[in-house]
Amino acid sequence: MTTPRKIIIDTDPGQDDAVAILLALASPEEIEVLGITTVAGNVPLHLTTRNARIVCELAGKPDTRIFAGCDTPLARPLVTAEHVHGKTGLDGPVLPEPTMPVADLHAVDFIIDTLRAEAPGSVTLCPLGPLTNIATALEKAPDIAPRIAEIVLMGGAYFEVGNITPAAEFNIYVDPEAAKVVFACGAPITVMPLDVTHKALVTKPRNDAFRALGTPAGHAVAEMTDFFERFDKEKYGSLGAPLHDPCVTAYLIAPDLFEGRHINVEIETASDLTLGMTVADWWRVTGRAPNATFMGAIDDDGFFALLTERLGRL
Ligand SMILES: [Ca+2]
Repeated sequence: MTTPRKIIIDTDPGQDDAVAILLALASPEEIEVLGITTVAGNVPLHLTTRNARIVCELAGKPDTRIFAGCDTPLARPLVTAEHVHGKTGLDGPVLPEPTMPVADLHAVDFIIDTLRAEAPGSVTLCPLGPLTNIATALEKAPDIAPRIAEIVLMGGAYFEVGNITPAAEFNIYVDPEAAKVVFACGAPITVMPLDVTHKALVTKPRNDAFRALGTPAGHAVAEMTDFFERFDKEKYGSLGAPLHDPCVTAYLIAPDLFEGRHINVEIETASDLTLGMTVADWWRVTGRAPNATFMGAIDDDGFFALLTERLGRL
């Protein structure tokens, strides 16, 4: 029996964040969620915090600790994505207003305190939104960087390039200065870019399998993916909507589902045209030191089998 990995989920729910959180909370053998920190991203902070609470209650885990974080990127006004996720960020299913509390500590301080209190190399950070909270923690407390076991994040792209601009993926684009801090921090980083998540498509049979679970969580996930699929199908003309953020929590449970390369990744922060681009040295042409494992492939059938099985436990 292995010891579960201690993680902090840093998130801006978001339907796909919701699925990532549900997968983590359904997998106590592999994952111990120390807390969930919220950040502004897909929608403003008060909504991402509300949505995180809704998701924990949906999972039957109202004792999960939730900490509200930064409401604005480090150096820029917030860009949101209601055009994808709807006005609430969690449009689709009808879910009750949450009653569970938000902890009385800023997310950044929770991240710092936790990394200082737990054994070095025992806490994994799982950012699913803009990297504002993580970068702020690293800047406020540089001593935490060598204590981080791993940062497993959803963000960026190489072959798929961008989704919010022609050159940039949303999470990195919203706070490129924060991403630059994180990618330079020296901790081991694993990246789930669009190159992977665009292969994790919720086809109709996969969505039917969620609904067929016959549970509140299964039903809610089916309704969420139905909702954002409308946007994504129109945009990409693909077989279904990509399920971005659950790739992070699936990796913690079954890393063999993913393949990538340990390469150098730098963040563009100066150019108007390519702001927020993840300049990933996939072909190793620069000689710059590797700082991240950048994933490129996923066993999508294995991923959806895992996700459906775990959602069925909730
Ligand atoms: Ca997200």
